[in-house]
Amino acid sequence: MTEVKHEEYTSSDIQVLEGLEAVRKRPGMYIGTTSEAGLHHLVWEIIDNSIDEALAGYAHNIRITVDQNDVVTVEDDGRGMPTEIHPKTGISTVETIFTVLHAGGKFGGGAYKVSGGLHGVGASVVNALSEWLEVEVYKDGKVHFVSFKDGGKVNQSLKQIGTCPPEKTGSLVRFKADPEIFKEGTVYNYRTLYERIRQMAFLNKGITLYFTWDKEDDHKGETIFCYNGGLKEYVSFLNETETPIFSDVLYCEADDPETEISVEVSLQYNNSYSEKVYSFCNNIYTPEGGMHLDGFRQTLARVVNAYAKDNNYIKKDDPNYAYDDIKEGLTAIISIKHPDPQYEGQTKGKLGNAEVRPVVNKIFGDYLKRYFLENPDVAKKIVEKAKSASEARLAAQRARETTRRKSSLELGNLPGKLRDCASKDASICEIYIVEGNSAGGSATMGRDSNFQAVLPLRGKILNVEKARTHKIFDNAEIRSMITAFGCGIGEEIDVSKLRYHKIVIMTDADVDGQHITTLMLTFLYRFFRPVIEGGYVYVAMPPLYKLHKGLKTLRYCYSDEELELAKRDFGDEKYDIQRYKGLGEMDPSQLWETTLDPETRTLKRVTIEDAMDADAVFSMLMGDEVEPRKNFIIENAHFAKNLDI
Ligand code: 28F
Repeated sequence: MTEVKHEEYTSSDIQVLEGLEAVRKRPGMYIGTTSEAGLHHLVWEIIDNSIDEALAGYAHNIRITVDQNDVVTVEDDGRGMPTEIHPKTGISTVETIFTVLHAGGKFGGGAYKVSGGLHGVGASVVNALSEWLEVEVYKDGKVHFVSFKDGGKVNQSLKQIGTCPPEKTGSLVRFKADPEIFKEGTVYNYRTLYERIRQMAFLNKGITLYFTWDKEDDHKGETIFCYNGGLKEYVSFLNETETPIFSDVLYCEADDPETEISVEVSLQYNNSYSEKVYSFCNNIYTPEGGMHLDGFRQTLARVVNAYAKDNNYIKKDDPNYAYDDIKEGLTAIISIKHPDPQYEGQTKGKLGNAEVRPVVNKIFGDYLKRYFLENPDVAKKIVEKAKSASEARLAAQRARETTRRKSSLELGNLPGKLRDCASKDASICEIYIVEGNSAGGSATMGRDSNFQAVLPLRGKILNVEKARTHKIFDNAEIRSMITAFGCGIGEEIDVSKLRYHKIVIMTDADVDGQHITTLMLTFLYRFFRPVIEGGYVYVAMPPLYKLHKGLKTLRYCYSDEELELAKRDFGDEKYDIQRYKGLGEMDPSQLWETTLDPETRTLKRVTIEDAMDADAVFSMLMGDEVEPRKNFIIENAHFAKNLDI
């Protein structure tokens, strides 16, 4: 090979200069923008080269310094850039790196499996957009130096400027961004640098990054970032302000030799409802996600659902949990390395490589399946969180659908069975929810229709539904109630729209009646909680006994104790005792007298605790635990025949 004289222009030198001129003419093509983001991009490019050398296993420490003149220095303790003449350019490799566009890809093929550079533009672009740039290389006990000025013109070609301890190796780059390019200024932002450097440290475990802010302001000083736990520590950091629902942070890491893709995933759940999932490719954040994120989500949903099915959280014919259910409280990082990433989307923030998805599916899926088997307590917590999210989501969806039938909440579309009252003043209006048509008939005739409405319900409202919340809204009786109340339901409830300030549950004073009351309260507790909390819900107290002498009614008794007291009051008098088996046995005037008339009736206001108790009983009866239900049925066998649970 002939020796190259650097004072003379060779044909390759001319190519080189044209190359860097192109960058200065259209900097946006290479760094996106020449505003603050573009300025910082220069720093990322240089740090990326050090990170690459660290990922190759040679560098361990990276120092970044910004001084008062916004001169940036980046130094690593890797092998040091090669100083030999590059066979293709005829100039030293280090000069080639800084003067040939895409030097990494074009000339370095195979040196690094994965390059971090944001758009892979490399050091030459930084040189092209710098007022001046200096490089030092330490190796073999020598300090090599080369410098450039005015957008990449060689100022001082490579030479040895001193010696260093023989064990010292590495590369240093120092540059000043060109104010002619960065017209908004070349002033760096501390926070931007700090956060990205910290992120680099999280994403590349074990590498120590030293960030020195050498300006006379509040930030002056050095910050050292090193996370031996990598992504695990990233997830813990993101969950620092949250309450994790289990202490372990899941983590997996593997390479796929065929595609040369490496995958790292870490995750934990907290007790919130929001999702914090961030994906990266080659250390670059992909705000629009892409194939790596799709693969992660698919896999998480698949494995959680499989576990839920295997362990009977999801019954045979029930639908799977959606990813939307599984993401609540999820904090995760997906970081992949790819030899040839393709970015797409509006801002090139989306990883397009289709082969990534199956690789993530396999690596993360195998890990997670095994983790669930080995850590059933964690699997259980995740599945249970997804289960309650799923139930809440389905309920909210039904509630929205119900509420959306806007007109149905207004007069004119009230359910046909509703016998409404004349008054529209909710504060005096009452609605009696009555079991059965015959009782409904008596109540309708016995009421004061000025302010009392009656809604008869046929049979038991929920028993066939087995507590499947998403089916609750298919139930015509329940839909009637929602519509009659007029205040919406669930998350979208507006108590100020409630059409009656007394909602009175009126059932027979027997076990079946109690059961229906339990179901009603459960339903109200789950979907109309603010209505209960507002004190708008009551239980009617129809009498159990009627005492009369001849045709004259003497007294109604509402409990056995009251009957005993009444018997004593009468002394020796002759009277008949009639026991009411149901509301249907009362004629309209009796019902008015005993249960409807505000002057004489007894109403029991339902507290939130009452409703909670009902909900607990209901859950026990309808829920997954077989044992307590069995016990309940055995204990109550004498009146369980109609319970139909
Ligand atoms: C402050 C910025 O740029 N560090 C770097 C190296 C090490 C090698 C290298 C770099 C081969 C393919 C060009 C050394 N010995 N810090 C840095 N450290 N580049 S950049 O090789 C040059 C690349 O394209 C290096 C043996 N192999 C590689």
